[in-house]
Amino acid sequence: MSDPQPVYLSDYQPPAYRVTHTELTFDLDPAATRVKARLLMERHPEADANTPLILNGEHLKLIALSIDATPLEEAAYQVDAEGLRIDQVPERFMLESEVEIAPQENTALEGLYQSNGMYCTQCEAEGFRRITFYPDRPDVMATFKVTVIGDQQREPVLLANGNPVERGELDGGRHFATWEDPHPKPCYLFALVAGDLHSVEDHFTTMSGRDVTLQIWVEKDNLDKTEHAMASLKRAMAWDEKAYGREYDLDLFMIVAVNDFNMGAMENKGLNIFNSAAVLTHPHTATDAAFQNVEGIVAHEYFHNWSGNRVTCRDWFQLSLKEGFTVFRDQCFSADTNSAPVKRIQDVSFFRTAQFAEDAGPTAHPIRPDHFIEITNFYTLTIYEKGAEVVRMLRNLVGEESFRRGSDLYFERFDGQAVTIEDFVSCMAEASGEDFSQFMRWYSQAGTPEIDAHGEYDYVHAKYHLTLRQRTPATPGQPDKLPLHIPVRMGLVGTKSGQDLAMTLNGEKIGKDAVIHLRDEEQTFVFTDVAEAPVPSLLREFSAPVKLHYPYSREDLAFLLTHDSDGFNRWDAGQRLALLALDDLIAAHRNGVEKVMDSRVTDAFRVLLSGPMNDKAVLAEMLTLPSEAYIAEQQPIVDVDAIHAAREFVRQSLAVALRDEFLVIYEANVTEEPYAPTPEQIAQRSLKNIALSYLMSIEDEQGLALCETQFAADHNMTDVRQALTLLVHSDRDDLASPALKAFGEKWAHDPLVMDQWFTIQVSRPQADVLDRVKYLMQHPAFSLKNPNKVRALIGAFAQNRVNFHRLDGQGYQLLADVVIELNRLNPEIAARLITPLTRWQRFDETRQALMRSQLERIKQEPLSSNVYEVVEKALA
Ligand code: 0A1
Ligand code: ZN
Repeated sequence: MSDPQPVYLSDYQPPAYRVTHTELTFDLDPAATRVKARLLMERHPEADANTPLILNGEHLKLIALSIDATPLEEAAYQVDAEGLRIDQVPERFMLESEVEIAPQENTALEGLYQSNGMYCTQCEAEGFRRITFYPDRPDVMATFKVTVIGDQQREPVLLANGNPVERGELDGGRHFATWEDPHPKPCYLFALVAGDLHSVEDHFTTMSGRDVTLQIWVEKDNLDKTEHAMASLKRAMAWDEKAYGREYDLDLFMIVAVNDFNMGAMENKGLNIFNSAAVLTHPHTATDAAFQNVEGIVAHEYFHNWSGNRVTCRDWFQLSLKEGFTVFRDQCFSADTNSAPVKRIQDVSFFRTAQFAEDAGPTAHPIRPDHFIEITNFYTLTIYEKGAEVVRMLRNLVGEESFRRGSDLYFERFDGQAVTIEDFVSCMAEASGEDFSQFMRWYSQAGTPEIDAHGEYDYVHAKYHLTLRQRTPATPGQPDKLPLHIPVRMGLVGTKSGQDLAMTLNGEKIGKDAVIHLRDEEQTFVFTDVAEAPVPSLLREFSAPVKLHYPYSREDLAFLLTHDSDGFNRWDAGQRLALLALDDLIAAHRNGVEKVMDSRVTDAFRVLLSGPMNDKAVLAEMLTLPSEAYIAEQQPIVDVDAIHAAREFVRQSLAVALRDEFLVIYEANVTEEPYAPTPEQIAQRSLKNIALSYLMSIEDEQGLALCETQFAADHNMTDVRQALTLLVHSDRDDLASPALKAFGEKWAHDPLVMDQWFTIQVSRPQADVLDRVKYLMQHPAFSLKNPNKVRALIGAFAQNRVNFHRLDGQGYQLLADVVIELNRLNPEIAARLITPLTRWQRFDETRQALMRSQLERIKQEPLSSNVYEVVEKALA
């Protein structure tokens, strides 16, 4: 077998044959489902009459094949592992085929598969080719008519995209339902669901007064967990009308929850399929974070109806066209619905930890890659989150009004088409008159740009010189980078007044908060009439996805922490201050020197705790120390033990110094109100629970008592999970074990809660974790075939930095063992799971060797193209 080969963006050719209308009939059976396809096809006007018809198809058993009702002779076509080729076809024709597939054997969860006995599909990106022979590419768009035949008892509910048009009974206890989707769509948006499902129904009246029926389909036991998703859906529908003028376009919108799903959810036209973790919530089973996650994902999938479905991607290299834009849209929606500053802080905090790491590693790729082996490996933080940051920069560059005009233009001009990233950006250019030619480099250059900033105040002339120098480090395949157009939102905070100073740049008054444009490798900005010495507040609200280095003193940071008018940068100043202190402590730990707490950090926290509590949500974020993963990002070589020890030392020092303050905060934020996922309640719980975590870091007696009470009170999952986590992560196994046991028994029937039970145990810092992982892998609630379980147990363990990176290499070995097994069962999940091992360059030589040897071991196996691509890059 030859190695899998990449496809290149530069090789793009429009399809030689397109499908205008697709009719499918599914006769469902776990081992032998029959799929009949009738495709109305036509040749591209510019294609040669001798162009063969090539259709994708994998794992299909061909039963029958005809053109215009005449069966094809065997010599007229060829079938191989990748598809079907017919040498001669007419200009217009009807192709009919029948194939057999085995959903019950499909552990990859792409195409038609079974989850808990029910049938469902996942076709993005290239799963439809596992259902029938078809031009499986997003620029082929057809209307669909689908008939599903199933067993009346086992599959009372038969769903597909669009509107229901007919249903009826058949012989032998079978029945059928026929669905029609009038909107032409690429096959990756096809969906089918069949099973014993129950629905909750609601309605939405669109801005033009049409009534849309909304249904959420779940297993019977989960009917009480749909309320929040439904409310989120209605909010999202209203928001898209208001913010983008986009109305829903069918009479029915359905969401289905399935337990086995590779990703979060999927935007299939009119029939979104969700990982149950991304839709089901109940105060007793889901945390605040889960509630917010569900709201965001429901909105994301709904927003795809325009950004993705009505206007789709020409090819998979353009994936960020729909994903970057849609993530940006869901971020704005969540910001409007909840605490906007906290949403931004959390998004950026995650981005700087995980996307920066991806962009600095061996799998780094541009937002629009120019080649790939396996497209499912490119559903990444770069395509999604960095793509969203780039759309955000565009919006900030053109302003809100032009952005809206640009998006209106985009949706109008390209409705019903499959387009490119240029098409999107050109609408923004047209609507604003801006020139984005340099800006386009954001789409083609990988790697995180770094800005070295330097400022100087000239007392004599009342001028402030700000010099910005940019560079983007080399990434695989891209040794040299060109300067980017980087919008830097900033202010100058006067050190005397503590206020933003009015800024004059090149004789022009630009206000107290403005965007300056860095386009060259190095630029100096001279601000005049600067009345007092300022501290610059740079990259406000994280105005560009870059690393900013400025030689702030700790005094500067403490000043910004209390005086910056930008909430995001106030938070960031606190993070930077903590990072400086952590740096010293990491060094002390490595050198075996006694650790001393930086009193400036303690003082800053004291100021925060004694100030007005008007924004509890932001305060909770400010009190949260940078994660071990983010601290690691700042280190030249990651020393997991020193980082853990340093961070624990800071936590404990703060807890000792501010114990009384934390106790007061805790008590002040306990509430007996019934649970609601409102911003106010969430803020209170976050603040209370962060206070509790400090108290528990020193195993304070009173803190322990509060923790036990909170667990026993069983008020809501946010509080219960936090209490259980703190107990399990403490050294008080005498308290933790019974709590863990009680929790595990109480929730044995609920897979989503058991996922949390797994995660809590395998993320504790104690050294017994590896054994626990092995033990829990045998637990009846665990299964390698269920992606949520794999993520909850194995994925979470690989995030447990001190334990995964054990010096005996056993953590790496365990991960590699699982990857090897999953490579056969579910290549997509296997490839994702390898990620932590691909970051080997960041560690000391001993760990590097251990990590590499596991990658080498994986490489010896017969690999799926997914795992092959990642391992190849990691070892290159
Ligand atoms: N388009 C979906 C993500 C998605 C991608 C691939 C999947 O299976 C291979 C599933 C879902 C989204 O952005 O939500
Ligand atoms: Zn998406």
